[in-house]
Amino acid sequence: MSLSSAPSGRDRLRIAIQKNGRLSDPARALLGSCGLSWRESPDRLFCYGDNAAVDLLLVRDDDIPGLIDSGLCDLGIVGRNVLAEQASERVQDGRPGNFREWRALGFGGCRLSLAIPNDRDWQSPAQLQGRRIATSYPALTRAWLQEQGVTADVVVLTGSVEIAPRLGQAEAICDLVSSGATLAANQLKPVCDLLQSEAVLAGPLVELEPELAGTAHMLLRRIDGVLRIRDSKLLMFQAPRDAVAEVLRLLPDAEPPTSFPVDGSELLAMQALCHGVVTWQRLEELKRAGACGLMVLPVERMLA
Ligand code: PRT
Ligand code: ZN
Repeated sequence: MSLSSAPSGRDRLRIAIQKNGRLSDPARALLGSCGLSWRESPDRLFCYGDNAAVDLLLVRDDDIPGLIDSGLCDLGIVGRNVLAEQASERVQDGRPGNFREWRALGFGGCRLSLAIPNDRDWQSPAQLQGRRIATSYPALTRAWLQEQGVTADVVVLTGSVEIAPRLGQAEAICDLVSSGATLAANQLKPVCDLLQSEAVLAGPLVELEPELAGTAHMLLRRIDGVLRIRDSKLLMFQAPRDAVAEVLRLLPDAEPPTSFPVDGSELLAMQALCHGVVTWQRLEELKRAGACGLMVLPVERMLA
């Protein structure tokens, strides 16, 4: 018997995304690619799903884990960093949250890194003993310090963490880094990564109640389809049987191809979904290996 969520009294799935911020547009684009659309509300906080029983809630990213935990929302799109911080915070408080990562979504990539001033040497976490670390991620920072067996002061800041060492508030910081430009502008260098992050689809720990689970699984299947074909192309070509092995050796990023004989010819017609970039150079190598009639086609939708 699988555990399922407490009844919500709803029969429409609710998914929370960031209202304004880095993840808002890509989250909407992903759900749009899954064929969902919404009637915008005047306050732009709650959008009623037009063509499926999936409504959208537009909120601050930090509220998303709590909304899932309380059952007010079923799913959410949020940075792994936010989800992991709030999960760690609840564990440290002895009341684990009812939410977890369901899928990594491949956008909003960044890492939670420990950084120190450029003019300091870095040997190991042990040198943080008795020092101060400024961060907006206190639970993850404390958990990491504990793993390292280091006791340090965690100074909690909600913004402008990078400036803390210059203000004399801390000797190190722990913050999100993507390009590294903000650290460099503040004469800081990353020395250790605590977490690799990206946007994730979050949902409850347990199975959703049956009224909502069907819609959630439909959405998951579509998300999986969209993720699978992102940056993928369908490669179609023909090749003599004895060249097939060499041609496939040149396609390590392709899914197992489909092949069928060409009427009145010794050739096989083949098609394969390629997950890497199919450049002109690759096409020329395939041709030299014996393939002909090469065509690269965009893939719009896929349902496994
Ligand atoms: O208003 P709300 O609370 O909803 O938004 P927010 O201000 O808390 O979040 P937002 O929109 O800034 O970020 C949302 C999510 O985007 C984060 O939780 C991460 O999962 C992800 N993300 C990806 C980032 C970055 N990259 C990022 N670079 N979030 C923040 N940054 C910041 C970082 O904090 C630092 O100040 O950008 C700066 C570093 O960037 P680089 O490129 O200079 O290294
Ligand atoms: Zn936030």
